[in-house]
Amino acid sequence: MKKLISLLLALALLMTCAAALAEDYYPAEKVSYNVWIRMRPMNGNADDMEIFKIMEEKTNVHMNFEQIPQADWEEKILQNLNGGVDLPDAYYSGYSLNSTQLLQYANQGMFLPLNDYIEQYMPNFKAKLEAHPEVKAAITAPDGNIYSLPFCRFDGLTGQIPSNMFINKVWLDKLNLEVPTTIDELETVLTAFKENDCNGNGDPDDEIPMTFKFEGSQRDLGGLFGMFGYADNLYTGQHHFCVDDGKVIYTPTTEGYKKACSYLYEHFFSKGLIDQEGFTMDKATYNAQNQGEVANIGSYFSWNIFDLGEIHKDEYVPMAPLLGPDGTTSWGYVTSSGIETVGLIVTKDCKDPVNLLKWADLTYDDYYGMQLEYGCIGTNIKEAEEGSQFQYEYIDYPEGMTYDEFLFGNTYPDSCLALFRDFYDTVLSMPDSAKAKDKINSEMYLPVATTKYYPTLLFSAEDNDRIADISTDIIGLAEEKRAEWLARGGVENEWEDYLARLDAMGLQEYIDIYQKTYDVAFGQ
Ligand SMILES: [Ca+2]
Repeated sequence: MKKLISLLLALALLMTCAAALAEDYYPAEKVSYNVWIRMRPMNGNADDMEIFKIMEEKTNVHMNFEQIPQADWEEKILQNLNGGVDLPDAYYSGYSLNSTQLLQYANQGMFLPLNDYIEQYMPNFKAKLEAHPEVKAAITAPDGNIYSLPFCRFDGLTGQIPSNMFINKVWLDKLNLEVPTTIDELETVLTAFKENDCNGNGDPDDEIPMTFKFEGSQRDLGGLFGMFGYADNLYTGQHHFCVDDGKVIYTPTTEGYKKACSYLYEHFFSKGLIDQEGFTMDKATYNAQNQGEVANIGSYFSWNIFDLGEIHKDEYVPMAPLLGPDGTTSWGYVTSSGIETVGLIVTKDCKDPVNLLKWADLTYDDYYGMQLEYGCIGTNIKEAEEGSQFQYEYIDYPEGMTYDEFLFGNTYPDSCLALFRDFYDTVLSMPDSAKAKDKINSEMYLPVATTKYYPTLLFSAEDNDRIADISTDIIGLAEEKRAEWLARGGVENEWEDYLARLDAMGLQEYIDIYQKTYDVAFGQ
């Protein structure tokens, strides 16, 4: 019944939008715009893409694309903006500029504020913003203006809880042990992993009980800090920041953080139960460390079970967040996952942006957004069989072709569009790999995901400058000490001195900027 209701709601929404458009909504004569488009290596030729032909036919708006290879994109767009003349009508791509650059050039008057256009000419996008205030918060600058159209792909819980833990079930069975549920049980299990020839190759010393990658986002062990207070946020841009009941918290100065460093050193790192190599490994080395004839990893942190390779993935099962020494736990979640702030930007040289924005608005209609992201109907996707919970399904890609080749020649994924959970529940299913992660997250992680990571927000240009000035030293010290205390202990002796040093570096101002920006975005 719930599914039927959400389907009806989705249909009602589509019909409302369609009904709002008068017959002469799109221009009678063809209108063209000069648009720079960023091309990744797997992209086909934009002029040949089926999706853009479909959109042109519907809107009577032609995109005269200047196709710029991804490798040259940043240099060219910055050169163009710094010159300030002969700008195209728009820059178009899922990652055209970072948010600091966006506001820096917006401040110089290079981009048009889009608020009024959205209100008047973008009914689909406007409806998305009304239904998803977190998107509106993420794309609204502190001056109240919106300078870019975003790319949002929120396929449920996959991105919301990026980090999961996995453990070797074959080794557990061999040792007659269960998947640990508490930190004590984890210590027992990892000790057994260390002491035994679990992989049976005759060498009792090649087993790594637990691996992680320091500062490796979802590969970091920051989730374990949740057993002592807040899970540690290792995501770029919101480094260590979380929000508790509207209050911004910088976790590296909390008591729980101190306890986590102390406990993990004493019970795990000092005993060789978590791999010291984790502090220096790069991502490629991390992902490649379980590729031998027999598995050598007992447990690990990652996005997906197969991130450490396909060879031994069937030996592993997901492990839920563990209860800490005092019987509590927390895991981190990203409140604004799947939002890429900068998609399409309209420049000051665009004489009449109305039809350009009507074209862009079509991408926020799920029927077109779906085809932009997952391929065109009849080519990459088709109507689902009767009785399916979905309206569409994927077409198998031809033998000898990769999924990317099949998709990226016809369409332009990761650009302006906004697909949310209701879409993936009723219109087109999420891909299989996402489904597996979604299941782990909803069943095992969501119930204890109480640490709310700081959301994606736009900081003013002045605040960005201040953050750049202060944060390097603060992040540097916090990371240096986190590594040192986990690897070699000593947090108790150094804690007070560390807090004083952070204060002297301007920690309070740093936190205040994050708090102020959060309050403005969420109207507190
Ligand atoms: Ca062995």
